[in-house]
Amino acid sequence: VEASIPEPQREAWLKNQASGFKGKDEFEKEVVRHVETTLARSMFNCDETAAYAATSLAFRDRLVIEWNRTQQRQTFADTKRVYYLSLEFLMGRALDNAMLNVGDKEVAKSGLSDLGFRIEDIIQQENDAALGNGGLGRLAACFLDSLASLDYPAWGYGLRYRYGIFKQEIIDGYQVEVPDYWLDFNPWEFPRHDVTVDIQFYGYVKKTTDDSGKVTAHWEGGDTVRAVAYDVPIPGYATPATNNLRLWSSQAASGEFDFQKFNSGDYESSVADQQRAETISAVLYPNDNLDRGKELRLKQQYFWVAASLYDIVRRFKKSKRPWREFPDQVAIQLNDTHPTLAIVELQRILIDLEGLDWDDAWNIVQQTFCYTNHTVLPEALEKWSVGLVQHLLPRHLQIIYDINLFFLQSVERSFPKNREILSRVSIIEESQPKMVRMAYLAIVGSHKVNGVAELHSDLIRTTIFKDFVTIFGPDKFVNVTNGITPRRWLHQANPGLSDLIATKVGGPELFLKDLTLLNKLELSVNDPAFRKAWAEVKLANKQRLADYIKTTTGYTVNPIALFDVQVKRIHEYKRQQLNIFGVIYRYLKLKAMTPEERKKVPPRVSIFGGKAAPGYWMAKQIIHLINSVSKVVNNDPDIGDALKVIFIEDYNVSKAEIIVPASDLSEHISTAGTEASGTSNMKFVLNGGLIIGTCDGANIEITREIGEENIFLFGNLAEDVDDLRHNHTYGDHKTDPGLDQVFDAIHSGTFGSVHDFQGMISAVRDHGDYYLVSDDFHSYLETQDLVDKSYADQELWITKCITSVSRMGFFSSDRCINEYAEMMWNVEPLQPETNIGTKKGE
Ligand code: BZD
Repeated sequence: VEASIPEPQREAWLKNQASGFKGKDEFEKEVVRHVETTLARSMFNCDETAAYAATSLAFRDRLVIEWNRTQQRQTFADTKRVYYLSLEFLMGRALDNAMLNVGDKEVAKSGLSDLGFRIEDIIQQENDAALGNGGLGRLAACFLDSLASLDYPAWGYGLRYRYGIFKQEIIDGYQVEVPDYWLDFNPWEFPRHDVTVDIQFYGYVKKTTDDSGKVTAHWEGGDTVRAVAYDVPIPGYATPATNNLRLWSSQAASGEFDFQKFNSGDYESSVADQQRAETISAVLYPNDNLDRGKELRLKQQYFWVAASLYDIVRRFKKSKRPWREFPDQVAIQLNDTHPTLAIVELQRILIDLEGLDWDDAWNIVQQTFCYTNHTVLPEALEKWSVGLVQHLLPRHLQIIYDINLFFLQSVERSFPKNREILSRVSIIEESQPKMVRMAYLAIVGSHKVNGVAELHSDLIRTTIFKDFVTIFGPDKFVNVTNGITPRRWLHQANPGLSDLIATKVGGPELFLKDLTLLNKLELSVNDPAFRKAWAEVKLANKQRLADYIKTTTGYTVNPIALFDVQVKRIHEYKRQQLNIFGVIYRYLKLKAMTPEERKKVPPRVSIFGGKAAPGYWMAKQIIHLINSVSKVVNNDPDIGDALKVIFIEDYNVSKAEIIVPASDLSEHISTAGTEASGTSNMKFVLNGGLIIGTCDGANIEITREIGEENIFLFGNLAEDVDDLRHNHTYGDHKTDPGLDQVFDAIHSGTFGSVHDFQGMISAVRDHGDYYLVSDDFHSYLETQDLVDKSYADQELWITKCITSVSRMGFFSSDRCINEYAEMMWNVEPLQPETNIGTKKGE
């Protein structure tokens, strides 16, 4: 049906175009209107939640206008688009970001005050959109922000989980998981009940042969689940461009709610069918860097990928171009291997539904996709059992086998008689049961593969994907070092620092668009007034965190103390255990001192935060130990302000916005070679904190940018890890003596029952210390001593901080996106000025 309004009636539309509020009076009017009409409440019944809702709706109205225009412009310009496929988008809150990007936050502040509210309280009413686990999901969110801010025509595609990552409660020192039902009221999404795709599962494959002898496969039977689109506007900063994030929600396909069953009294089974369908998008899997191979997870992946590709193909087909032009119009980025089935699905669409030859189709597929790898940890590399894929997606398994066959044949031609390489690179692992190696499939089906920091990209080229470099040549494997959006991670989280920086490098609309302008700060590094203001901003941020700690934990911390922060998912490879063992060592040392000696030690607050995957027993033990140490240390009258240990419950994006600006020192201490990049390391330094870290991930590039004298590096290097591990197993390996003291204290029951922490100790002493905690312990302690000494010289410390911030421009996610665009996607920005007149289609 033609939905476009005919020419003669368009005048009435143009005359009445929506515009949103202008100025404070109109803002107030819009808020009151939304309270009174949209929410059907009044000034006698308007709490902060209602004020949040109305404020959001007022800004949303403005956002939507630009969003519509951007979509029209992109449709009309008909240029190449990027599609970012990610199972996770860790967005956090939207209102503050919308106010920043639409502009007029000041208007809202004073308008809300007229109406009886404080803007800070209103912003805090919003639930985080926590549709991700950690770094990978937050990276996707930063990338969306940069894509819009740089005017790239881009869409994100993901799943609309009813429950995001669980909320963490700490009860008696243990993590308890509570469901995160966040969709209660979400003004930022637009249900598109008219944009649906029916997705097939299970069934069987039938082949038919036509008169010319051409064989066509037909996937028949099985179940159908309906995907419904929910759209979220993604505003760019200092540009009207507003992109779209499309999240799919699952529901029963029509007919699936079986009225026959229902009418014949079988209510329960008809409702069960409905619920089975809704289960697909119900919950985010809370495992980071661990592959568990659950059927529902595979269903989620195919459901999301198939709906997204249908949508992308539908959009392409409107242009009536020949298929070979598909890669000129479409670039699809796979965020890790989670969307790898998209490769198979596009090949299926092209050969089974559109009738292309295999080779033509496969060329199109390879030219369309790029794949980002985020890990080298073997337990995180995705594999699916052949049996499961066969059962759920019978046609896809056939196509995977054909992809593998043609790939191995080509390898055979290049490396004749090398059977070893064939079995090493086969997409099908000949194990019991046989497994599909998703990373290999992603490499074979893409034209570019990237790692996320230099060391990580080197590691994938020389270890896990070595054979593929031999086969495809080195140019296919590139590096794009991660970045973060300075809009959220500097300006929004740390307005004090952002304003101060603005006085030296020009207004926010300059440096928030080109972060390399920060280098001008270096000219002011010796300016006493600037340094004083800098220290005041840091102290105010620390006071804000201290207040938060007081209200949430009851503990009082001294904002003058060094705030030492480690906030990230709890994982053995990230080594929170190294940190807490170091804290225990410090505690024992303090206990052994006289009160006079103790007074001379620079006071510290060790702050931890992060979630453990619900089934990750060791990670939960680490959380328990931190909380147990916290209880003992914080209540020890000998210790006072010299040491406090804090675990912040339920670490998430919004809490990061309070914690990151308040740190003096943050810990990025993974075993060398295990953390692909890390991104919070960048956030902390950008906010004027220093880092203690290993030579791992992006720490290495941060060091190169800010200078060795501004970072506290320690520990063994990635190149030595294998030998050290070998020595643990076969050599004569002793635990570090300092660490032995720590273990003795734990054994003596200082922090509660030894039994609760025995696993952590055994991992080091009896099970090969895979993460090299003991090997790095001494170096870690020495470096922490150096931190204490450096912090005592506040003048030098501030110089280090200012210098570091001034050199952090490289780590803007805008730089990443430009690199992806040039090296991998071959797309150009679409400037908003390019006016388009009236549109057709979409
Ligand atoms: O991705 C992380 C890496 O561990 C970090 O080093 C890196 O900085 C970021 C961004 O590139 N990986 C994850 O966060 N991974 C997951 O969260 C995840 C989720 C589901 C399944 C597997 C991994």
